[in-house]
Amino acid sequence: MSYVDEVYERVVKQNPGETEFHQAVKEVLDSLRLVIDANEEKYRSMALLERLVEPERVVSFRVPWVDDKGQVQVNKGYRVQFNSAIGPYKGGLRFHPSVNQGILKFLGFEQVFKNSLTGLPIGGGKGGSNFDPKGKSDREVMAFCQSFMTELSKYVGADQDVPAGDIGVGGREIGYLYGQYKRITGLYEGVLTGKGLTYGGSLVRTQATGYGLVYIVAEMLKHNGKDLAGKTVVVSGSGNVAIYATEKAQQMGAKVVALSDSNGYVYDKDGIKLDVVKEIKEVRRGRIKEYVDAVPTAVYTEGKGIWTIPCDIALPCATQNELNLEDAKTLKANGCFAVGEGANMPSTREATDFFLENGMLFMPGKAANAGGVATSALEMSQNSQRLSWTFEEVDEKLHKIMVDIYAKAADAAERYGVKGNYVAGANIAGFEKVVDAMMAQGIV
Ligand code: NDP
Ligand code: 2IT
Repeated sequence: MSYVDEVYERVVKQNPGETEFHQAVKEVLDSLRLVIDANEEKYRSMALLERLVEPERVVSFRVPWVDDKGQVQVNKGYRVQFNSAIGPYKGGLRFHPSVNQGILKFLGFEQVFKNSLTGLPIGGGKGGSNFDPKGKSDREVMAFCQSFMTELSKYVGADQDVPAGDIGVGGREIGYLYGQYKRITGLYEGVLTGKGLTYGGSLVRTQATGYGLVYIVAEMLKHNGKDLAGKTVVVSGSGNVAIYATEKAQQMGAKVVALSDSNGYVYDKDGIKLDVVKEIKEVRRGRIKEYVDAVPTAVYTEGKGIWTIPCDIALPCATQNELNLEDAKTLKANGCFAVGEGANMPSTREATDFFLENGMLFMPGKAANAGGVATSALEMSQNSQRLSWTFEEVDEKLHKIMVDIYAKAADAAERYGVKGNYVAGANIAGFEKVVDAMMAQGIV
């Protein structure tokens, strides 16, 4: 059996039930076959792949807090410190009822390669809780965040592990987490990114993942003789990534006609009015169906089905495995020719294979959504220097990073004879740097 297959079998056996983690490992290892086969003896004797798929550390802890009725609640808390070969662990915190160790391990594993691709000195990690911020009061969210950080503070630090936001964790949560870290440790340091602008946050971090997604998709289109302007775009989700992907796509002349949340989706043939969405989602924390109250010509449909809306470009920006093979076929049949993953692993393996086998332009999450963590790394730099850069400076750096990531993925794909396969290209390019650093640092 090949080394890759052996390691994959071992991952399935040793991590029972962690299906998303298995899926992420399989996708990466499959596309690394060419590289690994060429170095099989060396990697095998160093147990390189076995080390790559095993997190350096997984911390899990109890998070007790008191709700507004005086009732004590208990949630699970985690931090997966996956790989620190190229820098301190870096990656978001997700607060969502679906969170479990397997999901955080898949996200941490992806993060290792994504962070490598940014070219910046950041290792990979992820954390979170099965806490659901939806419907909670600000006080309840604060109580939860303070309890979560009381435990997490033992394992994080500006040069050790630097969490940020992800699903269910935005500016409000980062603020409460930061306040508690400072209170416990007495350190005013860049231990979190995505902070508010008055206490060490970076301009553009809020927009960065969505903007970066559109920058790299535009770059991919350009290199394939196409242009974003005038195209019809469907974006799933209506959270941080979806909102700023929509904003940048609109600024670049595309027409975004749909957005969604976990209840349903809105279709606005005249183009999504983003100020309405921001008011619903960022101010009122409401549901996307409220969009039609403000824009009666738009249509709301309950449930899944956003991928049935005809478009040129699809940007899945909600969650993992939200776009399956049927959706991929529907998109293609309706004329969609490009897909950029704002979310982490939003396309199932079958959908990804369909895109690649049918000549669609496909930019996978670990390249396409890397602008968020890249700008987090820029926030870390600013914190270390005790300086703040202007919006234009940060945006320009973000743009350059996304253009570079495109080039790295395109180049690696070409070097290994799979031109245009950005899945293989991103995995290979991300892997090369991490492996080099791991080999240099010996058996650790
Ligand atoms: P938000 O919490 O801001 O928004 C998440 C959006 O996705 C909401 O519209 C939410 O709907 C929807 N959603 C979440 N879970 C589900 C589900 N199980 N089924 C259907 N819809 C769902 O998160 P972000 O925008 O930050 O994150 C979105 C994706 O982007 C995630 O995959 C995340 O890992 C990835 N990402 C985020 C980065 C960042 O900087 N924030 C960076 C890189 C990647 P509802 O409100 O109904 O739950
Ligand atoms: O998935 C991701 O890259 C993020 N949620 C952002 C991580 C970060 O550290 O900014």
